[in-house]
Amino acid sequence: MIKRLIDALKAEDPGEIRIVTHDFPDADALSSAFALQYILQSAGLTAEINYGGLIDRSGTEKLVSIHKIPAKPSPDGGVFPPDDLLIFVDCQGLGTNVTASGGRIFACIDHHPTYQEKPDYVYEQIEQTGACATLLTEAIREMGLPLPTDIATSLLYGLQMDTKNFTREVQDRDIVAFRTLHAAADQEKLNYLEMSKLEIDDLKAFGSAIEHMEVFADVGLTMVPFECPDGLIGALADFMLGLDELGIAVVFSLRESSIKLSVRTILPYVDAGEYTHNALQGIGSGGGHKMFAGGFIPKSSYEGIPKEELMEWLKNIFMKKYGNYLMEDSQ
Ligand SMILES: [Mn+2]
Repeated sequence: MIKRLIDALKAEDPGEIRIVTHDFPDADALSSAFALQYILQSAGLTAEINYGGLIDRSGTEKLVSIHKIPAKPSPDGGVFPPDDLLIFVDCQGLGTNVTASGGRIFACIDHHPTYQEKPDYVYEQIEQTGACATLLTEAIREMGLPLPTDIATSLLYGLQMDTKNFTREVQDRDIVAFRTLHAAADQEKLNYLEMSKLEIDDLKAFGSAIEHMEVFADVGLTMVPFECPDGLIGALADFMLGLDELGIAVVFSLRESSIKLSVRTILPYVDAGEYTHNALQGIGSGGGHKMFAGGFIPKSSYEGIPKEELMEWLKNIFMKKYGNYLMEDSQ
């Protein structure tokens, strides 16, 4: 399949080929982009890896530095020259988590469900695996390419992170990919990355999340009243879901001009992506996978609500939507 992408790229005369990840890229996004760059390079094509925002987690930063992943912030704030071909990896063109305009939306390799309008890709591979890294592992095999240690280690770390060490959204294909990657990866480096996921500063956010936590039935909600990186909000939600009493964890982070949020669930009748998407209908945007999702509410949606009432407002929105699930489930 990836061969079709290569053929399609070779038929073009592009300005630049850009591999674009979601904003604030995580390990899965960067390792997948790194692997795709390697595949294209092996076919004689040069591509640059670009992202919006910044790399904001220590584990991800280390992943990039020890493997020298040549990822760069998108030029001109994500406004690409018209001749550039954009390949979206671990995200989708027109997605709300991607800052990219201009250029030509050319291809997409992703494992998220599609919520927004789908652009007309020349090449499209959107399949719901545990990680995008699995799709790229399969692509390397399909091309019959050797699997370099740095690529294997990166992809395996991405796969581990996205599946929460193979406990979340895992498909058979992820296990097959694991076997391939495990044989070629550097275990020492993986251990090092595994041990570098938190920074001392992150503990402030954990403290605040615990302090502000409210529990209703089996739903835990909390708000961190200061800016947190995306990945950290997710880590907080993972941490909360570890509580025996909770089936759903929702974490809000109050930023300068928006609220970012993460949702986690282990309840079979609640799809986190759908739940988040529905709850934010009309006030923001969100979506994701069955067990984990994220979202965003712009300030314009809560302007006028005093800061101390925000949590109550958010709680009502999310508990009301949760109530709908309970009603449907009992019918
Ligand atoms: Mn991913």
